[in-house]
Amino acid sequence: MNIIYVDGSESLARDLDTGTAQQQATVREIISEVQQKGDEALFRYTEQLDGAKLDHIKVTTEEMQAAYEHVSEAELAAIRKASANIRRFHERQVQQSWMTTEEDGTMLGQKITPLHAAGVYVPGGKAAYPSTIMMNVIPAQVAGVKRIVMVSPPAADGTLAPGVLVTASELGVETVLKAGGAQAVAALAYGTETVPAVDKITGPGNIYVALAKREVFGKVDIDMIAGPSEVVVLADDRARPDYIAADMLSQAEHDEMASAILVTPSEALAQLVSTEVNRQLERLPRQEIAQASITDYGAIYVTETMAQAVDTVNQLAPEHLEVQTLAPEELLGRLQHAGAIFLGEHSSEPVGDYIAGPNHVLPTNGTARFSSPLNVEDFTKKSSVIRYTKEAIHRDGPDIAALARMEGLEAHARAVELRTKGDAGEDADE
Ligand code: HSO
Ligand code: ZN
Repeated sequence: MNIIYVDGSESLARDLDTGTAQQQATVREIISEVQQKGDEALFRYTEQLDGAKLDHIKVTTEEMQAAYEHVSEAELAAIRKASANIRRFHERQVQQSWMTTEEDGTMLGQKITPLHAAGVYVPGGKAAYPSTIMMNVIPAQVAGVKRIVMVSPPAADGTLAPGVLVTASELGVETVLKAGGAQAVAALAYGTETVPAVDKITGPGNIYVALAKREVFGKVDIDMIAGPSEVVVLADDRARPDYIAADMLSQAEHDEMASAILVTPSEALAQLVSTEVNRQLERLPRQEIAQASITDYGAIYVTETMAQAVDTVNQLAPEHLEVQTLAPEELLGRLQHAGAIFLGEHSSEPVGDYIAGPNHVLPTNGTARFSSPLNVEDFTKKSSVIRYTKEAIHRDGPDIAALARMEGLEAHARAVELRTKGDAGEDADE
């Protein structure tokens, strides 16, 4: 692996794929077709782009049930355990509406309301991860979203992966639709005869899905546009090189563009991890993908001190950060930017991908500087609540009128003075 001596310019930022002009034009056309022609356009694009000639879009109860035959007892048990842990963690995120009452009776508050409907996009093929379904659906359910609509592109034979159907069924998602790509995003945003329109669309997808989400943003809300997965391991000379290498490869196997980086003040550890990564790579089924990721986006940064290593990590602002040092919790206060922080040698990153409970939809590409993991609040919105009394409007009336007239907004001032002076103050400035 590439061993680099830090010079203070380390960055994970990669150019976001904004698609070619051709891809953007295709996405716009698909959206407009779905908006105008509804289901007919969905059937047409599914045949044209996924090769599936469907006679129905909504997955039936029978199809859901049949999927259980292809999922083992152990897999089902794992789905159930993971769901319970994820639900328990997200339940702690629930915020309450609040209201304060002043002495004069004025009431001010914040009312939290779940979004009415959310759409979850699940990619097709090998990336149809049951874990990602849980991570998107459960926070929406905990928030109180009544209608959750899942969409996923069918295989050419018109089916969805059993793992996807069983996970949806276990979570109680009633509406699962066979639709993918930009056409599914358009259907969720605008609604069709079969697809109910939603208020927010979340979930990962390919470039067409990402472009379509950007395009419908404003009509509906969207989650972040996720980049390739990243892990940064911060370690001292007491860490185990085999653990570190294994965890780096667990992210590298996601994608050729995934990034796995070790930051350490120990030159000896750097050498050992480098050797270990190559040794473990030899035996990986997804060796080609992981190798490409390690070669192009993997690195080992050697710093002079641990303080410098911490600075480097903060500059990288990684999606996942593992701290494998003797006393990891001592560093926690100094770690400012990371989507998820894994403390200690037993907190391997896949623990968080699947079962610990926190969300695995995390900010990538340095955006952990300003954004957070997907969470319950993402599926709610807030309304401010204001109740003024007669006493309060008399107290604040003159200030409101002064501010309004400063802005040249006479009707604002008069609305208040009607209450404090008993007339709409037409002669106020005479
Ligand atoms: N590490 C990925 C999530 C994932 N891993 C899904 C396995 N399945 C991004 O956080
Ligand atoms: Zn992963």
